[in-house]
Amino acid sequence: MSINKGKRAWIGMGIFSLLILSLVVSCGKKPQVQRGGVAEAAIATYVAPGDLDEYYLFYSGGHSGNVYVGGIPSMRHISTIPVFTPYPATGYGFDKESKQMLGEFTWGDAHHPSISETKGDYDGRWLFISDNANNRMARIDLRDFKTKQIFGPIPNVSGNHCSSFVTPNTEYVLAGSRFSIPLPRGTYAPLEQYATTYKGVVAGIAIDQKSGEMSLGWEILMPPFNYDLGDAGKGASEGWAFWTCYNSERATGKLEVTSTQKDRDYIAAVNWREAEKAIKEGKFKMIGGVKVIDPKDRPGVVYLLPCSKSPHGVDVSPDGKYIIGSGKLQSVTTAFNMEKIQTAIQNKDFTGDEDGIPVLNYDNIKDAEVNVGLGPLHTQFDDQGFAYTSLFVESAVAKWKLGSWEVVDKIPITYNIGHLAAAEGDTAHPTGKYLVALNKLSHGRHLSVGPSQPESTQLINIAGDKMKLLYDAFTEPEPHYSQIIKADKLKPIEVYPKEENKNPNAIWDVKDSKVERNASNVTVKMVAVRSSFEPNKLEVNQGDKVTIHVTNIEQTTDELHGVGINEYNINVVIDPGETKTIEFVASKPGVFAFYCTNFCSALHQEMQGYLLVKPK
Ligand code: RUQ
Ligand code: CUA
Repeated sequence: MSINKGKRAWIGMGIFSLLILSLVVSCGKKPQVQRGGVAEAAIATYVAPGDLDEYYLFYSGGHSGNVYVGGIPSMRHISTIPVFTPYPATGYGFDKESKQMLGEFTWGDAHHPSISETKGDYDGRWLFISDNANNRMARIDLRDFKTKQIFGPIPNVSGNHCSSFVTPNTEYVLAGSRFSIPLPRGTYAPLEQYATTYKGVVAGIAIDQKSGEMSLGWEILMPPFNYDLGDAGKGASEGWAFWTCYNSERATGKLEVTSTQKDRDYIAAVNWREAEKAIKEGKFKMIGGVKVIDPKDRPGVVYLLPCSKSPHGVDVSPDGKYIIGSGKLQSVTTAFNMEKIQTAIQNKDFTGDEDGIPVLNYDNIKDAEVNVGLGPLHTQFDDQGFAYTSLFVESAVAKWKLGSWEVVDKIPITYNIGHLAAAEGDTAHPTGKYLVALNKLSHGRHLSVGPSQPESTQLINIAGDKMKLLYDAFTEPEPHYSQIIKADKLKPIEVYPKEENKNPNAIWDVKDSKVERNASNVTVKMVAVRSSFEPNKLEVNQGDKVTIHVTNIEQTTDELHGVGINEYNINVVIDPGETKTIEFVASKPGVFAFYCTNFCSALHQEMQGYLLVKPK
């Protein structure tokens, strides 16, 4: 769900929560690996010492602002990629470049990771991740697993939750407003004017195919609904993008009541090639300094598909024929048929409009309402034509067949599953085999660690007819979504090759290390190499602006060095072959040690120096 802490979400969900509570309390069952299946499950998840996992699991860390990397089937946590939050363990947010990237914010709410695609399949180049809190989007380069760009705050977008799903050739990553506001951002209007003055926005962030650089593609002005999740069309629906929205009541206040009055909300279907055309035709207005298409002025860009009320996930089947959307208070999920959607658009089979956006006739665009069970949220796919829907209220996953629409299996989950991820499950060619359930509550499945409990994930084998629970794992808060990619699709580097380091301040020989003064500016070029810094004595005057360019000249795997400066709140980590810049004002007089923070050799402790700050 879109709420930060599972436990709080639970309390906040009113009637919905009572229903859940009664279910959990009354059944009290703890799904276990089936008796007799323990040895089988152990073998299926055991990755022997020295062996490697078959898949990477990338999961978002919610309001921790990080992305976590795990392995499947072991479910071991392998690494943390800081994105929206400083992370001293890798020096992120302490050097000049990453500080600039983080800007004024020290946290983000990382929701949906999205691996770049070529022809609808993960290509392993980049991973995009949305920030629900500060309206941003980040790009991680999967060559070195580092955050390379934070784009935003995206103009006009407010609460970038329904993001960052990529189009099949990574032309765009989707963005949008969960919380409608008066536009442009910064405009004041009383809440009483919500239904008329507040606006939502959905957007495509354009991706440069070579560099991955993000820039604004197009924005579309939308009614003041809450845009919740999205997915890009592919195959039969290529060129389209879909977003669910709740609160078509345009209500404010206690939304759990006020926004659930009508039977239906919507899935917004955007024809993004038409959006591109509209921009080219000049059919936009400038809002917040960017080009925004108003559907009233430019028909053919966006349509609304009625969906059971308060939908959450929208998921496109691997062939792109079906758009799966669920009202999260219902027991069915709807499979919309893309062909029927196109026909309805051609025939103008509309039942009305919302601010000039045509509403399609529900009965004529769906193929089925699938009886999946209570509280359907998200759907994933395998390689055998099956879909897997997470059931929050029922705490289960339903497996059902695309086309025949029958539910063929169900597995209980502990507890209250949110997202789920299948191996390569968002692509044109899912690989089946594994499904990971991302649960909102861990509920007594781990050694007690006090009230602030870990989140839980469960690995499920989906290779056979029956889904089988394999493994419980616990994670940092708070995974929202994850993607699973074949390990051999990624070829990360282990050191930055010296030839690639184009930093003008890099030096590769201790002979070139120096300290230069220009009035009150002190610039240091420093080398870090086992097991010393050169120079290791920095004499400055109180009030000097100090800039240290430090190059780790190692070309050996895993030989990282750090520069931590006592009481100056600085810790920068430099990977082999990397140059980083530390900037600070020597405001405190006295003698301060600096030292290597990353264990690097037998004489790591000796890797130290002094910053001597002469008082004014
Ligand atoms: S949400 S439990 Cu932030 Cu993706 Cu669905
Ligand atoms: Cu360099 Cu420890």
